[in-house]
Amino acid sequence: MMCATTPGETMQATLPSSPAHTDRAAVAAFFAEHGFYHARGVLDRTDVATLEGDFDRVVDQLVSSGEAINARWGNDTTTAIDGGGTEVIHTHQIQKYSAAWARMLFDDRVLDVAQAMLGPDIVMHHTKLFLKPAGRGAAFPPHQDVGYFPTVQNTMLAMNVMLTHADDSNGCLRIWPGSHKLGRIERSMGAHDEFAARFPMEGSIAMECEPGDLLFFSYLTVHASLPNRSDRQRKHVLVQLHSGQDRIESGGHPASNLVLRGWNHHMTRSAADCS
Ligand SMILES: O=C(O)CCC(=O)C(=O)O
Repeated sequence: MMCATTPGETMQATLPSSPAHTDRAAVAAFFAEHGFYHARGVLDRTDVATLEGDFDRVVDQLVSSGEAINARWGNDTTTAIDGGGTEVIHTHQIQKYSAAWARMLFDDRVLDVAQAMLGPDIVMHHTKLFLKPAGRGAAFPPHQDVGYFPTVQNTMLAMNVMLTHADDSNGCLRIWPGSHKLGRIERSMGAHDEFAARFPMEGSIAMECEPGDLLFFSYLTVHASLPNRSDRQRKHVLVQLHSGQDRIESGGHPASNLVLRGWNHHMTRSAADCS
C-alpha cells in the first residue's frame, strides 16, 4: 500500500495483504488497485521439483553452449546498486527446451488465477528464465516493462513462477505498489539515473515468495531487484501474458503469441506466420 501518498512518491511502503487466489473478484480488485498480486502455493512440491529439475537442466545446457547468457544490464545505474561483477543467467522461451514447462503454461490452476486479472482470453507473449547465482546475482534498477512490448489496452502482465525461496538477501523482486496508476512513464526502462532517483528503493516492497507461488505485476508497475549476496540461488521463470482482446502495438521482442485459454481476437494470417 502506498500509505498516504501518490504512486511513486518516496515513503516507506507497506505490504498490502493479497486475497486468496480462489476469490477471483477480490483478486481482480486487488490487482486493479495495487498493480500486483501474490498467489501463494498454486503449484505443489512435486510440480516445483519437476520444474526446478528442468530449469537446472536448461541452465546446464546454456552454460555448455558457450553463448552469451548473462542478461545483466550493463549500465551505471545497475552498477550503482550492485557494484558490478555480477550476473543473471537467462534465456527466453523455456518452453522451447522443456515439455514440463510447456505443460505448466496450460495448467488450469495457474490459468484460473491469471484469468482473474486478464479475463477468459489469455495469450502468452514470451517466457524468461532467470537464475541469480548465489553471492554474485545482479541487481535490476527500477523500471517499467511497457517500453519493451507495448499493447493497445495495457493488459500485459508478468506472471513470475517461483522455484526457490526469495527475499531481499537473494535479490527478490521489489515492487512499487500503485505505480501502475502513473501510466506510461517517459524513459522508464531503467537505464537512467533520473528514473532510479524518482523511485528510491525505500518506496518499494520486497516480495518475499516461496517455491510454488505466482507473483503477478502489470507491465506499468515499477519494479526492481537488489543483488543476490546470499549463499542461496534465486530461480524463477517470468511468463509475460496479455488478454486475447488486446494486441501488441509494435514488434521486435521475441513473441510466441500462444493462446493458453480462450481466443486471440486480433490474430491474422500474416501475424500468425511471424515469430
Ligand atoms: O527478476 C528480476 O530480478 C528482475 C527482472 C525484471 O525486472 C524484468 O525482467 O523486467
